[in-house]
Amino acid sequence: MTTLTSQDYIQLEHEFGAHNYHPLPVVLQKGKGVFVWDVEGKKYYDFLSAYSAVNQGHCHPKIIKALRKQAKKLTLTSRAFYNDCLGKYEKYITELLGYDKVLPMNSGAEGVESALKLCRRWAYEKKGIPENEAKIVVCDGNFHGRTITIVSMSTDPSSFKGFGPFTPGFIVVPYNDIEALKKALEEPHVAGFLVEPIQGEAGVFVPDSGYLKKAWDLCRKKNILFIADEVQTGLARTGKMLACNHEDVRPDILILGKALSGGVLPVSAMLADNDIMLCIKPGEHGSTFGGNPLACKVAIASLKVLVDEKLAENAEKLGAIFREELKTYERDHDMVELVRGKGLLNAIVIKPKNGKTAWDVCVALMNNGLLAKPTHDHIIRFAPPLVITEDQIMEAVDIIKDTLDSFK
Ligand code: IF1
Repeated sequence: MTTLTSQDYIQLEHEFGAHNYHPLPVVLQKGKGVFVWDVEGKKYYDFLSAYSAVNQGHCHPKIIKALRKQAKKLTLTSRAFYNDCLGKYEKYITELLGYDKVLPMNSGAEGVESALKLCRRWAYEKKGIPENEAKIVVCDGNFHGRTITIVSMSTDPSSFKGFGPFTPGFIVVPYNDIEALKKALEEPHVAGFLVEPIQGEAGVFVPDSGYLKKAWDLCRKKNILFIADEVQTGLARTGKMLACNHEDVRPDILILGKALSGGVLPVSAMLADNDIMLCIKPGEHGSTFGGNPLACKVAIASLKVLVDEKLAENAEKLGAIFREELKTYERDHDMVELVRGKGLLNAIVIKPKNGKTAWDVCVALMNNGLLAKPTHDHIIRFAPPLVITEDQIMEAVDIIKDTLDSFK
């Protein structure tokens, strides 16, 4: 058998796969902790972490152990029957995060869809909004996934254009604008406010401190559900278990995904208290794979790793160092406009120079052994696994600085 090269694998995907992505030209074969290796054996720092799904590091031994152990016993029962993993997982995650109930799903988008359905149902059952009239307020620049309803809320043409007709019932307000939110919440039949505590796809846009708290207060005053999409920001990434914890905000509905499985399986969840969650009755929502035994065991192990290894604290500490190191480049480098972020969710905003863009910087980073991905042409996201050590983050900072210097 002949061994395939990176080019061969890229060609295979090009020929037989849909063209719905534009990856960096690197073909990965192996991952461990903060590192990944390509098919030629070259080693890289992974500063994307599969969009924050691999917070616990690649192939974390405790998560893989849980996966293997359960995989030999029972993987899927559907929810037509009980299984001996789901209840234990539900108890663990609700106690850990402080909610009465959890509803398990698979992808982040399904978690968001579930939250939208629950919010609407609550509006009709508990708030007395007339049937089919509920409105949900969302933010300009949001990213919540790829389903028809979710792209109906999107303000990014590359997400929604050409996919209509769209789901009605959303009001869009500017992000980080409390006055605009206040006005929107005055409109008739508003049931919920859906928000990312930090906007990821928009370019790691961190709102002003106090914004989330004020938004949460407004929602509580008006009996409107505050729905936090923490699919990307949650689970230790920003230096707290939830990004909402930075402002002591407790969402009425919390959506998690990605790192809930440490990147091992698609596992998502929606959490809420009884008066909200129990508005959905048997037979009214679900998923074949949601809450499967394998996912439950993997999710418990993934959450335990976050807690046991104090990954939120590590993200807080090393994130501050990372930003401090790179902030000097705002002044010293004509391509670096801005460095921003929270914990280990960071980005640099690139000013294109001589036709060189964020993409070119990412290709150069790749050649120098560090993987990161541009968003919106001019922003590079830096989100390493949270198991990274101080020595490793300093080595990565050196790679980033040397790479940027090569564009001077
Ligand atoms: C892709 C971005 C990240 C999310 C939030 C729900 C979902 C996501 C806040 C849906 C997904 C992803 C999906 C990924 C790219 C990515 C992304 F650049 F688009 F914005 F992470 F930064 N809520 N985010 O960020 O979760 O259904 O995908 O499990 O390739 O589209 P999903």
